[in-house]
Amino acid sequence: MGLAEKVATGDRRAAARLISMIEDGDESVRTELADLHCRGGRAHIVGVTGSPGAGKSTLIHKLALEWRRRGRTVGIIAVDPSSPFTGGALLGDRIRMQELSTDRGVFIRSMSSRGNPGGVAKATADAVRVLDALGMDKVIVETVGAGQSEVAVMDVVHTVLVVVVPGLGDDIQAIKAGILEIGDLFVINKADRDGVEAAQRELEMMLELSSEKGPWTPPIVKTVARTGDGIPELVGKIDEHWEMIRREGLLEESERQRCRREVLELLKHKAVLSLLSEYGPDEFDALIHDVARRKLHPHDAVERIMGDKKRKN
Ligand SMILES: Nc1nc2c(ncn2[C@@H]2O[C@H](COP(=O)(O)OP(=O)(O)OP(=O)(O)O)[C@@H](O)[C@H]2O)c(=O)[nH]1
Ligand SMILES: [Mg+2]
Repeated sequence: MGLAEKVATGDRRAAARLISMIEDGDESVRTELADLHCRGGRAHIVGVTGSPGAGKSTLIHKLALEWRRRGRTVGIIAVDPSSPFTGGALLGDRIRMQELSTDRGVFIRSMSSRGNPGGVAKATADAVRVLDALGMDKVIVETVGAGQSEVAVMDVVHTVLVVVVPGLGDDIQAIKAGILEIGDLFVINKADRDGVEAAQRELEMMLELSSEKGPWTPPIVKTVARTGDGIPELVGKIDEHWEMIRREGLLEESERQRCRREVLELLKHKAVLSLLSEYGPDEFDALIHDVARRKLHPHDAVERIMGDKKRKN
């Protein structure tokens, strides 16, 4: 039995192995992944993003507990682009997640982009496929909402939660840099702290400015992840978003958009590799050198690489 087939029967060890191979950028999983892709498409994929220390992991832990109470199975992928791979969850997360770790209705995994040339978004999309095929009803993906690659990770999910904390200032700035647009729900976590009302007003204002009126108005939910305050309400809103997507017939369109982005990303990646395959690193460096010395415009450098490729073909 192939790994994909095993995953589909609920084999957790097979799932863990497949994810490790994905993480390593192992090309031999391609057929397994194709198999998984055809079997999948059932899970609701939820992305959780926000600045470092906003309480994302704590929140996800509580979300998972609440969904379990409601009879749902939950997969969790913590994407950790900076820290080296440790073979499982980071220590803090591991302790926090212990409560869930004996529950067979939960599958937790951390991932790093190290070793995967296609980048973290591609690896995450494939890991999501594994947990989807494993039969998880909800698959939660955690990333730090800082850079381009984290925003790209959020491209693979159905519902995006943006977590902010009171006393924002900086946080709001971070949100402005592209994350506001992708948020389907906004969470003010650490609502036990001062400044919750101010944070809420500021968020409301920004959402008002940016919103296009569609079938969904992103709600703002206040939580204290540490104690679990606000978690049932948040779960309710997340499930509502999922229901809305399906009710409004948006799921198909959302799938198409996600697939289009994924195919384009893969194509870009492959195209660059293919174009550069006959270009030695020295040759490439020489070209860059000419651009840096202002002998050549970057555009002309690209034309040259593409021209050389055609000639060689
Ligand atoms: N006061 C308060 N502290 C919280 C709350 N939620 C989480 N924390 C604390 O905030 C700290 C960071 O929590 P994490 O859940 O690790 O935050 P994170 O966003 O996952 O952090 P990174 O993954 O490192 O970006 C921990 O010490 C938590 O106990 C909350 O609602 N109130
Ligand atoms: Mg975390």
